[in-house]
Amino acid sequence: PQPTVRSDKGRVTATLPTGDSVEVLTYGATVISWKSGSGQENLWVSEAAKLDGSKPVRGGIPVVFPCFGPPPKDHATGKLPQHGFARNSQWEFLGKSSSESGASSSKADDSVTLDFGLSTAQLSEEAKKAWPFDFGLVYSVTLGKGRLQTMLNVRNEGKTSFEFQMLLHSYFRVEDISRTETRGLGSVTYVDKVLNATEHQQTDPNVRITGEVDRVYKSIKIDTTSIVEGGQPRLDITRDNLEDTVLWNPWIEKAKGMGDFEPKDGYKKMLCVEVGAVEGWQKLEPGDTFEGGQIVKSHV
Ligand code: TA6
Repeated sequence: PQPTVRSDKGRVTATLPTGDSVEVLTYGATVISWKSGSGQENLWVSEAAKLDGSKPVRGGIPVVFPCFGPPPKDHATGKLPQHGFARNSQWEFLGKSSSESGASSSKADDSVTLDFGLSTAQLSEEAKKAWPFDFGLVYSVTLGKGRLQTMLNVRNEGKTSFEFQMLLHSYFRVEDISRTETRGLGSVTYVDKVLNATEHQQTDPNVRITGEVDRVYKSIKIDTTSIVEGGQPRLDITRDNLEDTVLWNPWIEKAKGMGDFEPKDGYKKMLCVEVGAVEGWQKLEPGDTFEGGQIVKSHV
């Protein structure tokens, strides 16, 4: 049997013969569900998340481009909203490509790739005015057995170079944050946005979340960051051509402060591990492309 793909009213879903499934909104090309063959949901989406395009989705995997966080006022992205325009633009579903695995296409490790496109022509007038550069994005979402790969390809279609940041703002689901550890960040330098953006070094190889955490780990040597629950491996997040990873949990007060964050104690069931290129800027010359993304493996 082959993977099945359905596209209807701005939602694209793919299911493998193994039961693994993924659901993507063309709004923001936001992955809002990724289930392993066991039926286990691996992403967290707020019960109050807007899925109608009225605001970026609170959960799943929002695509952050061309700037991460509030853009510097003196930068070309300075007039864009926090985290840029990609996550709140209407992308186009470009279709699927099934990578036949080897000779026999019936092998259970068949995967399916869903491609989404966003270019200057599809931007709102205000976004075009705020960031007047010709670009093309192709976001490829590949569903495999126990695996989700999401890659962003950025192309400079214009005549002048531009600078950008990119990040995949993944909200991963955990059973209980108090039994969760994040590994692979040992001795990495990070900027702690809860401590006035001061720079620190990660001493403990296992990061536990016991309060609000908002850290930008930079130039990480080990390419995989793992979420471990109750001592058991849960999710392995491997960066592809990206060097930074943001760790974020809003905890009690910040969860209370977000109108679209429900239930309010949902911070106990989620952890953002966000791979990106957010330290400084990537410069892209006319005609050049940049590609970066993540391969996430689920152990459940
Ligand atoms: O990725 C962490 C972060 O930059 C936090 O500082 C917080 O602002 C979070 O993103 C959510 O941002 P949003 O614009 O989606 O509310």
